[in-house]
Formats: sequence, structure tokens, C-alpha cells
Amino acid sequence: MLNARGIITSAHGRHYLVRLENGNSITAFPKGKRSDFVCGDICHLEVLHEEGWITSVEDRSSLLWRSDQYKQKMIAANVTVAMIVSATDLPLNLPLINRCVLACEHQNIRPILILNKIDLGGAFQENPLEVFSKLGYLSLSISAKNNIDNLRKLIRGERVVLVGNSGVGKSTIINNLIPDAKSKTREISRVLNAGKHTTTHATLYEVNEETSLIDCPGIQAFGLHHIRTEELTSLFKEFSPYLGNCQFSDCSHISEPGCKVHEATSKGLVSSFRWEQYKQLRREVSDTTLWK
Ligand SMILES: Nc1nc2c(ncn2[C@@H]2O[C@H](COP(=O)(O)OP(=O)(O)OP(=O)(O)O)[C@@H](O)[C@H]2O)c(=O)[nH]1
Ligand SMILES: [Mg+2]
Ligand SMILES: [Zn+2]
Repeated sequence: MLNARGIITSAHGRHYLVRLENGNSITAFPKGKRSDFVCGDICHLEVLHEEGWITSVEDRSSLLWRSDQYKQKMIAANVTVAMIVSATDLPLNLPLINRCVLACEHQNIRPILILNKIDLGGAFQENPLEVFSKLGYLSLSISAKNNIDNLRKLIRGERVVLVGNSGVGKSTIINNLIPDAKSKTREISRVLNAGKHTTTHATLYEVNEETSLIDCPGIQAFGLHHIRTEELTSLFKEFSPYLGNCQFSDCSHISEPGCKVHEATSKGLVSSFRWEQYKQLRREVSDTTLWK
């Protein structure tokens, strides 16, 4: 029995794939009952005959996760950047993108917004992600099938997770950045006649020692039930100049008189989209949850 340290590169139920520090990848299982490990976790294991038993996981520097009223779903651990991907040939889901951005803010993960498949045209009068770029979030239009050297520079030294709807091109982006990754894309799954989601579980691919990318299955919903009501306002960074100045010190910034956030929205200083999203989320997160 050997003691080793490694990074979880994929997780299916209680089966994990772990890349050890010596470069070998092995299958591992949780040693105890605990199995709440996720792609990107740094773990310690006992290794015997090419199999491992995970004994512990190091503290996470970040955890991207989502949650509804009933359950939590971890997406990736220890990431520094999240690429939130949309595509010109699919409906743009601004509320979903917004929720991803807030989940990133909650964990100090830097969000980068990507609009993929610009080669397909998509006659946009203006940048459809403008509401986010105006807030200072980096937003880029790309074609994953063509040159994406601008992304290559951005990911250097980062651990990046790619999230977004199914079919937006997350795996295609990864294959372009890491040709060895050979992550399955829709062309392949069509041949295999697989279901709607091509990527079925998160997988971490290494560009080099300090740079890696995590491919994820497509998401349709991004619940934020794990965020506490008091935390929510701080995740809307453009609210900060107005907080603390409302007429009521316990203002919830929904409908109280003398609310400075509301006033800023009326003046166009805060976008009405973001304020509406705030109100919607405020209602959602204050619902009692079963697992909190
Ligand atoms: N024209 C064009 N097609 C693209 C581009 N990027 C991806 N595609 C195509 O879009 C389809 C979906 O791409 P995937 O990479 O499988 O999408 P995904 O986001 O990984 O999807 P899931 O794994 O289901 O979440 C494939 O047929 C890709 O070839 C692009 O820049 N331009
Ligand atoms: Mg995929
Ligand atoms: Zn207020």
C-alpha cells in the first residue's frame, strides 16, 4: 500500500479517475462513506495494484455548484476561471448566464462570457452579452471551429471550467485548445446515436502542469438555493455604491420606499434586467430549503 496525492479528473458515481503526481492515472473509490468529491478536487489516496482509495480531500479554493430546493450539484472544484458559453445558433438564455455569473462571484471565480459559432452569422445588431460586458465582465465572440488563439492566452496558468447549454460547443472549444483531449462532440454522438447531451460527465484535461480545462455536460437550469439572502446583494457588484443608503436599514431592495437600488434602476444606472433577476432570485433563495 502506497500513499499518494492526485487530482480528480472525472467522477461517475463512486468511481473516480485520479491523476497522480507521478503522472499515472488510476481508478479510485472513496475509502469511507463520504463520496462528495468532484472533478478538480485534490485528494489523498492509498494505492494498491493500480487502484486507489480516497482517504481525504484538500480544502477547496473554490467550488462551482448549483442547487434547487431539494439537492445540490457540484460542478467543479479549485477552478479560477469559468467560461460561460453560448452560441449564435441557439436561443440566448440571459437569466441562465446571469446565474452562472453570480455563482462565480460567490466563489471568487472569474467569469468569461463566450459567444461561439460566429461563423454561422447570427445577425446581431449589438453585442447580445452587452449587459455583462458593461458590468466589466470579459465577453468574447469566437468560432471554436476556427482560430481561437485569443482564448489560449486567456487560459494560461488557469484552471478553467466550461459551462453552458448543451450544443453550444464546449467540447469543441476544448478539442481546439487541447487536440489530445478528443472530447466527444455532437458529430460523434450522432454517429453513436446517443442522447441529447453529448458530454455526460465532467472531465478535466491538462494543457500543461499549471493549465487545465474541465468539460461539463450541458445545463438547462442553474439554481442558486445555496446562496443566502444576505449574500445575494453583494453578488450584484453594481449595487455596491447604493447599499447602506436606503431609507430603511434592512431594505430588501424589492419594493420599499426610499430604496437607492430601485432609484438607480429608474435612472438607468443599474440595468432593469439585473434588478428583475435580483428580485426573482431573492424570492427563490428565501424559500425554505430542505437541505440547508
Ligand atoms: N459552425 C460551427 N459549429 C460549431 C462551432 N463550435 C461547435 N460547433 C458544432 O456544434 C455542435 C455541438 O458542439 P459540442 O462541442 O458537442 O457542444 P457541447 O457544448 O460540448 O454540448 P454537450 O456536450 O451536449 O453539452 C457540434 O456539431 C460542433 O461541431 C463553431 O464555432 N461553428
Ligand atoms: Mg460536450
Ligand atoms: Zn434598498
